[in-house]
Amino acid sequence: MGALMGMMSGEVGVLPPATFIGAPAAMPGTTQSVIYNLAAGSYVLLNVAGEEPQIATFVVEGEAVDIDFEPEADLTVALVDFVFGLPVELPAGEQTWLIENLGEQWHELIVIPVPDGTTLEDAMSLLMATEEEAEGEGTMPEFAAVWSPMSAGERAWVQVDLAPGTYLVSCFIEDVNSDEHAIHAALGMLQIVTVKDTVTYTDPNGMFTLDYPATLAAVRPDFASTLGFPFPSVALADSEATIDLSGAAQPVPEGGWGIGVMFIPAAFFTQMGMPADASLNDLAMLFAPQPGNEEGAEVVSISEVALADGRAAIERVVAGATEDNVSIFYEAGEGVYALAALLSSPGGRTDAMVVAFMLTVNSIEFTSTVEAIIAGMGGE
Ligand SMILES: [Cu+2]
Repeated sequence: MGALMGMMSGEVGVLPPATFIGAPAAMPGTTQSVIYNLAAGSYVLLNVAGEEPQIATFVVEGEAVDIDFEPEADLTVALVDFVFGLPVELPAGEQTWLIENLGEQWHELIVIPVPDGTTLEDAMSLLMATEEEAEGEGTMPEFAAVWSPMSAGERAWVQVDLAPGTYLVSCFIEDVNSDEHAIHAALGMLQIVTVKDTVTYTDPNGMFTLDYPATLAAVRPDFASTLGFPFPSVALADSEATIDLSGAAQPVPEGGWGIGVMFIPAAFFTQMGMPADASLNDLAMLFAPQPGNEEGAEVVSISEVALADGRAAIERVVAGATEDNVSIFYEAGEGVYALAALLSSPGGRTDAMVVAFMLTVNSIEFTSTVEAIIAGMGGE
């Protein structure tokens, strides 16, 4: 980036006043896509990553039209003087980021992989070392993603695909108001970001936590209440539609899937007529589909399995006309049972979904008490 900035500042005298709209870097052998809403005018494409700069120009003509369309962004990343508006935890995998410069100066977004556990202080000394090294040998650190300088007020959408790990996000542009040529990173545009395969969900009432696949986008707290169960719960799915349709016993869209988790006090089972010494299997059967049910669901198999910590659980596989399910039922705490279910479109369940579901099940921590559940029910 030092080379890019040197070139740009060196050319300022001969270029007419220019606006930088930013661009993603494409690493060797990779493709990058980006979406701009370009105003009419002349544009210069500039690549300074190689030995010789590559330059191309193009012109955008015509009248600007109001379009009622914006690409859907998974994340908005704000560039501000001098901080990044960016979460400290991000999901792994392909995402669309809307990058917006809300500041008054140019900004860039450089994402560099760093070892797990790296702190901001470590990052600072790493950058110093890299800068010295770069001056000596002309080497550049390995980048995961780069967004080149963007002028104030500009915005664009870009595809980002980060692997799980720890990253340093920084901006190396010089502060235009600084006599000491301070770089934005030193003024606050330096952040450690952790990219994870899973996202931690914390129940708003503090009853439980779990880690769910980062690819599941929709989160519905207290989902069980919509089904008539006043128990602590959450639903997580690829889309809001999957949650809505599953809840309404309507066909789940092809490829749609999700995970639901609910905590049930032991008293519920006795109230439903189950004997106090009923087996785990007997209790699990209370939630098995009844013959002739509205979703056309049939029990395919029932087996006793062990969770990662050795706890016994009942696994039930159910196939239906509106959705398929795999459910896991076990004792999550003193007098509290957990029912976790993987739902998918009929026939749409994949091994990857089952693996992700079991990771979620094994991450469930019930952090409350049966008394607190019952007190919460009384308050409704
Ligand atoms: Cu900056």
